[in-house]
Amino acid sequence: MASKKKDVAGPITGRYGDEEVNVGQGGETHQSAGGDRPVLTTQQGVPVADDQNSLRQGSRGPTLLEDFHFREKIFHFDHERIPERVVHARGYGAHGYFETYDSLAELTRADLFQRKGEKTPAFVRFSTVAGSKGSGDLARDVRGFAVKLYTREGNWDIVGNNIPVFFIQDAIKFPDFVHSVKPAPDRDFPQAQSAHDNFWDFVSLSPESMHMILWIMSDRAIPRSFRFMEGFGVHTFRLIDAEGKSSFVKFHWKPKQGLQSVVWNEAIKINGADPDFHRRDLWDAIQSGDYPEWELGFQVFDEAFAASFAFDVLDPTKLIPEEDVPVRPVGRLVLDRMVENFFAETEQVAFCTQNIVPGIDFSNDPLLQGRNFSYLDTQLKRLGSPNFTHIPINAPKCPFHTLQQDGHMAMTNPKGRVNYEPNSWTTQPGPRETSAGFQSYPAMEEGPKQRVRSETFADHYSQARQFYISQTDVEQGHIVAAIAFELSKVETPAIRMRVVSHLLNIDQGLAESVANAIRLREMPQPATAARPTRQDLKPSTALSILLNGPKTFAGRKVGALVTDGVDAALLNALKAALKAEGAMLRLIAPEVGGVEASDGTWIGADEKIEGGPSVLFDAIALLTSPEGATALAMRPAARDFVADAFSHQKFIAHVDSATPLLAKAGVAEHLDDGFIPIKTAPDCETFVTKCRKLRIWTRPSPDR
Ligand code: HDE
Repeated sequence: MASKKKDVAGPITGRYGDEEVNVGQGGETHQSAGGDRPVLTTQQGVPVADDQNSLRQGSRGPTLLEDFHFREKIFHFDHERIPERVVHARGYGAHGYFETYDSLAELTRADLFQRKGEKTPAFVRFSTVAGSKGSGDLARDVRGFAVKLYTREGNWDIVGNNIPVFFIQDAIKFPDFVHSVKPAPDRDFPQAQSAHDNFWDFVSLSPESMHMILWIMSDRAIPRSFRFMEGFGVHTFRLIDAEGKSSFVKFHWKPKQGLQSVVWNEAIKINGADPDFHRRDLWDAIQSGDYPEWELGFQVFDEAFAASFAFDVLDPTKLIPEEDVPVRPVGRLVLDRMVENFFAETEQVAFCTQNIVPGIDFSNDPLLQGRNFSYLDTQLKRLGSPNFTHIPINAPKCPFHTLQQDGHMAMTNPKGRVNYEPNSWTTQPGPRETSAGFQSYPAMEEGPKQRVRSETFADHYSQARQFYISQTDVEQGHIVAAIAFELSKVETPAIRMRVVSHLLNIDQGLAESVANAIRLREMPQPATAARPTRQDLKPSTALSILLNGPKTFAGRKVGALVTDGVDAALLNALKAALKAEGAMLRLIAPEVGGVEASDGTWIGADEKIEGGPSVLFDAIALLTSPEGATALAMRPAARDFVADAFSHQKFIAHVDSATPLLAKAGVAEHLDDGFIPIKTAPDCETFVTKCRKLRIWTRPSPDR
């Protein structure tokens, strides 16, 4: 039977037989409208009197088909899911704006680059590639870095990654590559991982992937968060000026926060402790007003440079070192607003590489050309209608007039009588084409129709080597450890062997280190190479993360372990020092309710020790009382808190009385420069200053 009238904020009353009971909190009825809350209605706008009980015959009889509210609600629920993206299914988006530094009219007629200070609304979606929508954020994977710029001359999508090269050279190999990395079709595992036979089988049979393999085995593939990674357009594009002159360009996004990654052992543990670690990080930063920023940079070059460069600029497995063509900053991207609804915005956003604006054009990169087909096709499948552009997140923010009409969910059909062109109706409002519209660059193309890979794409190892020799020792160690980890999950010895045969073409030391780390009993012959590896390419500083780390600890997080009796003055000093740096402090206590400080004040905690492991923080502080430290030393989570921070090479501030905990965690014998005793406010400042280095890399690592 129907429920009774409901109060605005009061309980909803329902009827169980003859008895009237409370069944939960709820909104108001149509009759009681007038408070702040709107009336619950059906999709047709009919006010709903009872949303707690379906319509049935008697109190225990069958549900009636007539119940249109029930049927509409369940029908809609049944259709809530749309196909997840085949790749990049797990993503997280935010709004912001792009601000142009100076007019770039000399390079491009793109409207957003004409005026200094021009602000263009932007939406960005970061993602992992291989995992499903519900997979963990810390998978070893490429990160998508897709930017939609709502310019005054239409939407421009830069659908990039956090790695400047890709696995394959021709789009026709994309389904094979993706199949190989995704769960195997028979067993449907492993999820969100490349550490398995199929992936390494495919890449070791595709030498073109070797450059990307080194990137993906580097710390680039386990970023600390989206805020601390670079973005790249990957392909060469064109800039076209008002006279139609073309220059080539590569796009770079450089994080103002600096680059930072985690270590692998930490990544695995973060996935368990907080699979939403990257989402939460972006959410927390933006919600607290700490807006992340990236600088857009152009690497601009001409045909002459392209002709003289050692590699083909159309080959997406190659980059152009910044030492050869410097990156020119042209503007900044600021993310300052989270979505209001994840599905409506982040899930339904439809990036398409073919969304370019006058002043930008494609190059013949065969991967880019293939993508231009794929993205539109994929959006039709995902969103179910060619009218996906009508969804607010996808619609341009400039005026638009097309003569396209109808289809599922059409919302912007042409007005008036005319829906074709040319037409002679002068009284009708239909749109007309303009010579100022998008014009493709009239590139001269000739040659036979054929299925060939250009000879200029044939060198698969030289830039892989250049990447490797550009890394610091620590980073090289991480690459070795990552490959050894992955190959240890590969069950087929022949595949492991084949991988090492490629590594031999990249760097002898790398190959030997990996061979040792997987205990390969016999070294294979180097793989047959289409081109010998160049030994003359110079290391490029821009390719290392550690050589481009931040100069500040701003935007990072310290986890402080506190117990009853915590020194309140010291805690406040630490808080102040972190605040001055622009960093955050989270308190972890034996119980989430909090602790009583030395001065009798009650301090609430953010986490209980079992729920706040140190992998969630960039550095830790142990502010325990003597009794607190002794008690915590008995709790495995507290011991792990310290032991993990130690082995993940983090800075550890500690009071004297934390010694029992340090001892039980097994680190008391190993106090190095990364341990900062704190007694006074200046000690806290010293700690924060040290933290700017992020890690103490001289400490032995679990990943090496
Ligand atoms: Fe994608 N890619 N891709 N990709 N890609 C998709 O489009 C595809 C490639 C990238 O946050 C799909 O809307 C092909 C390179 C990002 O919504 C799909 C090829 C780069 C995103 C697709 C590539 C990317 C996608 C799946 C080889 C870096 C997520 C869902 C020719 C430059 C965008 C979708 C978002 C998504 C196809 C290679 C970046 C299937 C065929 C190279 C960031 O259309």
